Amino acid sequence: MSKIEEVKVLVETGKSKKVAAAVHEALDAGDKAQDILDAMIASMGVVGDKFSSGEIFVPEMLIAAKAMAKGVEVLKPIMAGDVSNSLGTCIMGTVAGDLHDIGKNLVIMMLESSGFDMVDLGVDVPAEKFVEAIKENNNVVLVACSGLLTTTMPALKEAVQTIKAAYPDMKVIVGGAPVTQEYADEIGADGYAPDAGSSAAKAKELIGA
Ligand code: B1M
Repeated sequence: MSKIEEVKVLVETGKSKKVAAAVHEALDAGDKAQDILDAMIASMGVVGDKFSSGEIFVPEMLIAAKAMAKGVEVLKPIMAGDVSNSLGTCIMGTVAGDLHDIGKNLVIMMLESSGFDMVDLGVDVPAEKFVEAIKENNNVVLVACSGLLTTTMPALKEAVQTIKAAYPDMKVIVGGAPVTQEYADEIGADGYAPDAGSSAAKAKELIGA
């Protein structure tokens, strides 16, 4: 089994104590950080499919998520660029009612490495908290909202509309598995990105950088 395959299996099976070492070994074996990350994202897809088919339950999903987080910790310093010029502050959170944070954390990693100063509001963030964060932080140029559940898509809409009501010119980017460009347009977001990689390019485009 290749090192990268090993990482994939360890994440799928939630072996959080072994993942970090396996990621280091994969890097030492010459695997690229992006390829290792893609393998771990694919693992979460497998975990989701197993949950859908009733093969595993919420605790197993949670354990796999923790294992992936351990792997991402190793990759983060490698994937983060050396950025000297700040593009401004970006507030990010997962919307109200939603506890998924792996995608959000990857988007934060990519935006940070593109030059944004990131403020992470965490998960289950009520719409008003995004507005408070804009008030409390300096030079906020962008708000990024993540939503992973079809049931929390209305919370995404509320977040965008609450931010826009308070700050009509503030740029807002949205994303997450159930979100589409059409939905982003419908709820009045300025931008949408399907994955963490493309979120950085879209975020820069939105602020004219
Ligand atoms: Co949840 N869960 N979960 N879960 N969970 C999904 C999302 C699900 C698809 C699984 C399934 O049924 N196949 C399903 C949603 C179905 C739906 O809504 N249609 C689901 C469900 C049902 C639930 C619960 C309701 C289960 C229950 O309790 N019965 C429950 C809800 C809890 C809540 O939030 N209130 C629940 C709970 C959990 C855990 C807490 C156990 C755990 C999350 C732990 C954590 O995040 N720390 C969990 C997990 C791990 C998953 C899966 C397996 C993996 C999610 C993940 O991290 N993926 C997931 C199945 C799946 O995704 N296939 C599933 C990897 C990650 C890198 O991808 O987050 O999509 P993702 O992020 C991507 C893009 O979406 C995008 O970029 C990222 C990287 O490229 N992106 C953005 C994300 N945000 C963005 C923002 C942007 C731009 C791009 O701009 C701002």
